Amino acid sequence: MRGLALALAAACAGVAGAVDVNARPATKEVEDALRAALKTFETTGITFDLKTDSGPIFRVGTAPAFGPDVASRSLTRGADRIVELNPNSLIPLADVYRREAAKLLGLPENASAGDVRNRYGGADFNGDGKVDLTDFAILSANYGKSGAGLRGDLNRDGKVDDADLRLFANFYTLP
Ligand SMILES: [Ca+2]
Ligand SMILES: [Ca+2]
Repeated sequence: MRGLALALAAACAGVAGAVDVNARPATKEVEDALRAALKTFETTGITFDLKTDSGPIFRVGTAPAFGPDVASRSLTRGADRIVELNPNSLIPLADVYRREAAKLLGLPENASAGDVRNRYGGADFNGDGKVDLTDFAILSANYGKSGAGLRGDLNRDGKVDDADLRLFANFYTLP
């Protein structure tokens, strides 16, 4: 346990984990706005990396196509899903991007940092809503083991090892 704790301390100085998000912005402007919106959901240890070669197409629509109270709409063209934003939305466009970014992430629009960690962190092994020494003890207990569904296997590669320890360190602050 002491060796692991030292490893955890070393890992806490490591880099954060990035989560890939797939969407295809139609223009550079849309891409920048979407990246900015995704960034608002980032929290310690979790960043969102926009991958633009798959996923729904994002574009700003033309004003006459929208009612004034519609902020965005979703269309289907063949196999493609298109998210079209109303350029004259009553809601600020940045907020519309944020709403759509939340949908991409599977989060509520008003997601807190804790919501993001719970959804993307996976480090709360005992599900008590916080990542603390109890969770570290669970990881430690399974350290070195392999098998399916092991608590502590954060990167889900079927074993609990240093890679998981480094991920855990992203969600855990040493007391
Ligand atoms: Ca916990
Ligand atoms: Ca693992």
